Amino acid sequence: MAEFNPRLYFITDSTKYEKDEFLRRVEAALKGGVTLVQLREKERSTREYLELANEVHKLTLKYNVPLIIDDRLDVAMAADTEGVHLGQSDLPVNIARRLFGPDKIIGATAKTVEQALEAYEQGADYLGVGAIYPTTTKVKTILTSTEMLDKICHAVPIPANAIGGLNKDNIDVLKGIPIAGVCVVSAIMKADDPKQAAEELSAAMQDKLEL
Ligand code: TZP
Ligand code: MG
Repeated sequence: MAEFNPRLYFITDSTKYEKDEFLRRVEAALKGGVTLVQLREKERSTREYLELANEVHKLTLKYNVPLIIDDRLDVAMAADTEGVHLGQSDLPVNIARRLFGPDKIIGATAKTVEQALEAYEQGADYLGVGAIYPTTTKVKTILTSTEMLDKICHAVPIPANAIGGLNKDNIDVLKGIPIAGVCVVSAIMKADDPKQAAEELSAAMQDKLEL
């Protein structure tokens, strides 16, 4: 059973790639040591989302890394992935927990202490907090301050990750904040060499954040 570790959390974006190239990049990221993968699809039909989830799941299983599905509990259940990530407009965490079972990974997005506490109380396993920096990955991005990230980390006993515009050269801003890890899309997805990018980000986290 793939172990849950949110340290280097890679979130995918397939929009600019042919399927083979997309899968090649996901596998390269896995070779580079990402510890958690989220399949994030906004444009696909349910059927297409499920088919891609099944393909990505084969890869993540090979590298013993849990796969999280963004937004869609139905897709996560149908593909029997290890987890689901829910935003503030998706299914509530307590309902997802009841449907998905006690052993599955449920993540939630939180931008305030209130949202963080609610997600924790409803049974979330981890939180994603951001965007810390502006990002081109998400159309509507509301920035979250590092002060708020720090407050959230101290408010809940579950791991919280920073997300949004993060890369090996700007993670210093997170120093001293008790995050469990970082979530990145572009820093790995769009890199010339996603394996090397994952390795370098991991090394920078160790160096700069002792994480
Ligand atoms: N939620 C907040 S920012 C973000 C999501 C999904 C996108 C992060 O992407 P990138 O490319 O690492 O800035
Ligand atoms: Mg989402």
